[in-house]
Amino acid sequence: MLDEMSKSLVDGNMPDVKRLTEEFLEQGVKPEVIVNKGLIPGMDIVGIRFKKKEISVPEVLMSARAMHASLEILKPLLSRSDMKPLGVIAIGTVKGDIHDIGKNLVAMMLEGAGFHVIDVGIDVPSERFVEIVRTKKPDILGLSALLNATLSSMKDVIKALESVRLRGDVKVMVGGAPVTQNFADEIGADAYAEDAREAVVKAKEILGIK
Ligand code: B12
Repeated sequence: MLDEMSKSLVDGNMPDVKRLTEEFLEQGVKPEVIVNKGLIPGMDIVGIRFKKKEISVPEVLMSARAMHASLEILKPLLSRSDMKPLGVIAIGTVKGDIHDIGKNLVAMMLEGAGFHVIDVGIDVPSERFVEIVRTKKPDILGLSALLNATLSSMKDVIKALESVRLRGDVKVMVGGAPVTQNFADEIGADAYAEDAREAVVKAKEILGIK
């Protein structure tokens, strides 16, 4: 049945994903099982197909929308159950850049994996990221960039954190199509992930979560 959910998610069939979420809950399936065995495997397939260019952005969006609909039902139950958030992650697209599809996918996968996610939005100036780190004290700051021209904004955020002595208080994880591990090392980020699934793995890794 959970395979059926993954399949509906891959098809971007929001009504079916919602219906199955409700049916599973009625049958007593734990919300975290629905996330880990239904939603995440489904989004994995979506990620792989997108990479192989078998599907395009609108299809990815349909699947992401279906996943979101299910998470909307599950979120209150996940936070009420014995699942303490694994950590707090603030994530945003850097200044000059309005692409947010990838960022939203990463945010959803992290939420699904049990992190509390603060979405800082798009075209976010360094000062705003600094303010978020100061006031919300996230464990990780996630930065997304899709344009070559906005890669430098990632460096600006790290510099801005350093200049107000907050760099040591937060781990910085970067991603987006033009971002590479080399670039992440060059600007002094703590982690880089190629896609949403790897983002979850890296987030756990830098926080020392097994
Ligand atoms: C959709 C899209 C748009 C939409 C964005 C809608 C939205 N709400 O996001 C619109 C039409 C608005 C748009 C505008 C522009 N776009 Co555009 N766009 C794209 C497109 C087609 C898809 C991007 C996308 O969503 N991919 C799907 C997601 C799932 O993949 P992803 O973003 O890479 O994210 C994954 C990973 O990178 C990673 N990841 C992403 N963020 C993060 C963050 C963290 C912390 C981590 C760990 C991981 C991570 O995980 C994600 C999930 O697996 C790409 C081309 C392409 N096929 O990639 C061009 C593209 C990115 N755009 C491009 C350009 C040039 C523009 C414009 C400048 C066009 C123009 N002349 O106006 C404007 C920019 C405006 C601005 N200031 O930002 C170029 C960029 C070239 C470059 N490298 O500099 C591209 C590559 C197209 C091209 N071939 O020329 N665009």
